[in-house]
Amino acid sequence: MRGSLLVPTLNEAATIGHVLREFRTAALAANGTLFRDDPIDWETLVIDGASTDGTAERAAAEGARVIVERRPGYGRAYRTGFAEATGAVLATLDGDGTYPATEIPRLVRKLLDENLDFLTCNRLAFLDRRAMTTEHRIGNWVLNSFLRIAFAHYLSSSGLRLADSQSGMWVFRREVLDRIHLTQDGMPMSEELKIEVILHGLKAEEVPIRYAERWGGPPKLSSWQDGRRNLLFLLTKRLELARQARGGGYPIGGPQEPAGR
Ligand SMILES: Nc1nc2c(ncn2[C@@H]2O[C@H](COP(=O)(O)OP(=O)(O)OP(=O)(O)O)[C@@H](O)[C@H]2O)c(=O)[nH]1
Ligand SMILES: [Mg+2]
Repeated sequence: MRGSLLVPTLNEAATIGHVLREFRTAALAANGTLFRDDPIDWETLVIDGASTDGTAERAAAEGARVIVERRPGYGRAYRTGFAEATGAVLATLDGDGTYPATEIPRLVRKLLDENLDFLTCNRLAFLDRRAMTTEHRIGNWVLNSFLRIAFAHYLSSSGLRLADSQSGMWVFRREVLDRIHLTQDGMPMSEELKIEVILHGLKAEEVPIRYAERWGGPPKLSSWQDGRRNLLFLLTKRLELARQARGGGYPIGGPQEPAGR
């Protein structure tokens, strides 16, 4: 089976080599154990936003295929990468060393064994306080609470208990991309992806992971600016769903708005 690891980067030279090596070691080991019967042939795509600190060169030196995406945005980088990925299973994480790359094989095994479509990781389960600033934590709490309330009907129909709407580590089957529709170029793409998975009735689960402090390059996320954008996206998406429900329902084949709302 073929797998694709996708990593968006913007000036992550300090950590990208470590992330890719950690993943490669775990993936090779798992091919002799978890995937002994059908080893995974991994490709690694690093979608680089024209970093100026040598990130692309470091990633290429680790054997990654580097795609330069000059158009700004985390979501833009992923959407470009998704179009290039050839794996039957896709896995994602940040290039800043905060997510546990070593967990990916175990998550792929779970996806296949449990016949799931999509796995998202919960960073908040065992959160070390140093891994997130207070502003980030407050932002996450507001966004998660808003999503849980505004999308309660859709979440309960899907059965997904989504505690961390902003997590950037996912493992999923490539067919998911044929079912959903992504529009966001910035950070809101992360929540858009999960909402689309829920709306289209895909089989999804959230898995707790360890999440570490960023120890390399500068953060790109602005708690207030990105927080506001993420909240605005959730609000717009929810209003759009309500409007579509009034005009005949959304999505095709997915859960419907309850009558009377
Ligand atoms: N190609 C590309 N990558 C980006 C862009 N913005 C962020 N990234 C990368 O996307 C990943 C997520 O961004 P982060 O800044 O780590 O966002 P975050 O994890 O929410 O915030 P931190 O807690 O500070 O790590 C990192 O690997 C970034 O380098 C962009 O505009 N283009
Ligand atoms: Mg990060």
